[in-house]
Amino acid sequence: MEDKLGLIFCLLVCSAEGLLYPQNSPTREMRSLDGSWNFRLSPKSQPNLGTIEKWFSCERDDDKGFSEKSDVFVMPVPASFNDITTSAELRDFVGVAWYQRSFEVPSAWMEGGGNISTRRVSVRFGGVHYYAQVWINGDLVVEHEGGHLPFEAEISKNLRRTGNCITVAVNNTLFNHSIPQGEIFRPNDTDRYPLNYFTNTYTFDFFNYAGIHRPVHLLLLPRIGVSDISVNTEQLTRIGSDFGHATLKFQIELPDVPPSSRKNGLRCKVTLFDAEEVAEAALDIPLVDDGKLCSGKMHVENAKLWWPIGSREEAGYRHNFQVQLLEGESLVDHYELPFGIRTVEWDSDEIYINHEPFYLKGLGRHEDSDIRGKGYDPPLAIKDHNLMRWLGVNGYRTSHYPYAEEILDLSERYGFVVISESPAVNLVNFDNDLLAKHMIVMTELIARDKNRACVIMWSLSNEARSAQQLAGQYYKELAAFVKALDTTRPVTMVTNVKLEKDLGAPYMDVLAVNRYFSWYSDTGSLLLIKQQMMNEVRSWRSQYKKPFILSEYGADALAGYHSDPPTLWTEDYQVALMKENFEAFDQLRREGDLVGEMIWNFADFQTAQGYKRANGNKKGIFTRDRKPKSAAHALRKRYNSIL
Ligand code: GCB
Repeated sequence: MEDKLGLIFCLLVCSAEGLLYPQNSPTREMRSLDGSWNFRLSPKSQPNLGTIEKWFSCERDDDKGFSEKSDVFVMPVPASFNDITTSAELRDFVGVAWYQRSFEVPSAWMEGGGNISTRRVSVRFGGVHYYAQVWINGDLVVEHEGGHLPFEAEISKNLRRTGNCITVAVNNTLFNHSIPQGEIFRPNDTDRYPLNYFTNTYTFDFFNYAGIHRPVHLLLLPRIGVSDISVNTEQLTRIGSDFGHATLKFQIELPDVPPSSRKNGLRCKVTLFDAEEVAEAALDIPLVDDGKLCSGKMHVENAKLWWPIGSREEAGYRHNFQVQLLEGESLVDHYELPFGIRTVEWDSDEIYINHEPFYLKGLGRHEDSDIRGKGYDPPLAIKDHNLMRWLGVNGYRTSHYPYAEEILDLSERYGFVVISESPAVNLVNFDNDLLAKHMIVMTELIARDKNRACVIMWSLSNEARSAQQLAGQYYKELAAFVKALDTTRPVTMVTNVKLEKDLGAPYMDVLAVNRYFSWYSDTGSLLLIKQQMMNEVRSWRSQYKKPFILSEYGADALAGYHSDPPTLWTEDYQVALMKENFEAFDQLRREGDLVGEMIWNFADFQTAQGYKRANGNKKGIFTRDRKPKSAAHALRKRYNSIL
């Protein structure tokens, strides 16, 4: 099964093309498939039952089908399925869960039988965890491995005029070679376990929520249209505090179709608009490379720049990079990409945004909440951003996987800086198969987020076992691969390994280290923090001479628990631990050894059950329902006082 996953995945989606975020435009339409779906589990002991019985067939009168069965119930999309009922079986389910719903497409979309020669209909998933198979009216149209990145499939030929049906099978099992990794625990001790008992274990510290986590869209797209856009601020000369003269380098791609299907005489019209819709620059350029792309450079004078929140009165400024594909005067395609003009640079000491040193007042987060699990939820996403604004945070890491595109849109708009992390958390066993898979994930992640001003760095992984002998070569190759894909952003890997043992750091541009002094080590001894933190950071800095971010520190606190003097698990201890860390951070920053601090975590979050976790991880400075603990006020005071 495991090997098959990788193979099928690569055959079907190794190309990261066609992932532009859906939008309505003069040439594009979209319809949401979010809402209530029918849901059914393939029994844990028979993971293939749904496939054998063809639950995807969508035949109402088929007695083996999906519809009208007593074990079918309603499931919201997007959401994790785990916490939607009171069933422990569903919460802890391992295997294949099935989703199905009917849908209609506007009759105009179906003109000329879907008008296959000029237009195509696709279905796009923002993220399904972990492994997905999708059928339209009984036909398998796409499979995708990886729970956090979008995928899309053309379905023009599979559609009916009315009464369409979509089925998604979601397998949440994690293996040795999935990213993240997991293990199947299948004991053969029949005294203690029933026959066929198994669980899926994993070492990372968050619950393996599963399901259709992000929005699902039907899209009507031009057949020969824009399949991808890459834009980057190549050069910037600052003018005053907020503006600059900039050179944007761009490339617009069209699908790679056979020469007989290509259109002659197409050209691209590229226009940059400011937020008031005033055109700032425009170019009209022919397609090159056998009609597959347009590329060029655009100069913009006095452009308003994208700045991190807190650094300027107006943060997160975005222009509209509008692309039109024209045939003579007629419009073939039209796409609008919000685009922030900014540069990122780094040297041995600092990270610079628009040539200005940047200090990260940050935090680690999770996509996590009550009921929804990891499902995208607009009110929650906006509330979280408002809380981050209240705190005075200026950035965060997408710990420990890529977040929903909609969340990144919000962050970019508000001016939050993002360290974008891959789902490679707690990796062990660094072999070539895993490396190949890791490279695919990084390719998909960069393809999705390369145009975002808010994303200033790629994090290859979190807390890999990077002291293992094979980790050195693994990270050497992975870092080189990612730097070749994107030369404009620094690369890091977040480590918790000791300086002398970590084999990945030599290949990174920025150091990011997690340290829990006085929590996981010297527990309770708050007075050791300052000394330990300063010695720790200074030794990394003197060994590597690279910018250093303290990417995690913190303590669990049960909201409402207090003690004086502070003891573990109280709000008071959490605050006291933070204050000791702050003293170290201030001194390190004064000495030029720290470019960022990130508390763990924004909010309490769910984990697998364990005796070290009290209904989840409580290191949040907010509770899981986003109520402030004392720590939130302490962090707010600090972040609002440092410039
Ligand atoms: C870490 C991990 C994070 C955990 C955290 C903790 O180092 O990166 O995923 O949740 O520690 O609280 O133990």
